[in-house]
Amino acid sequence: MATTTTYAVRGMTCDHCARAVTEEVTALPGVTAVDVDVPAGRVVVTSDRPLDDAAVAGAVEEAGYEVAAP
Ligand SMILES: [Cu+2]
Repeated sequence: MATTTTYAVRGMTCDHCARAVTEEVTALPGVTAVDVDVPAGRVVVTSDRPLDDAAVAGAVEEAGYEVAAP
């Protein structure tokens, strides 16, 4: 069953940021879609299994940004 989780991500400013985050997060196991809203600082991740928040935060960091504390 698909799960959708929204993360607040700091530091994204343009389409390049969105692409970098999308690439890293898409590489996580089970992720089927990543939707980035740069102005809102929001990343919506859809996956076919429950998401590991720490893994998502790690992927976002890998791209050079930071998941804000919930
Ligand atoms: Cu950018």
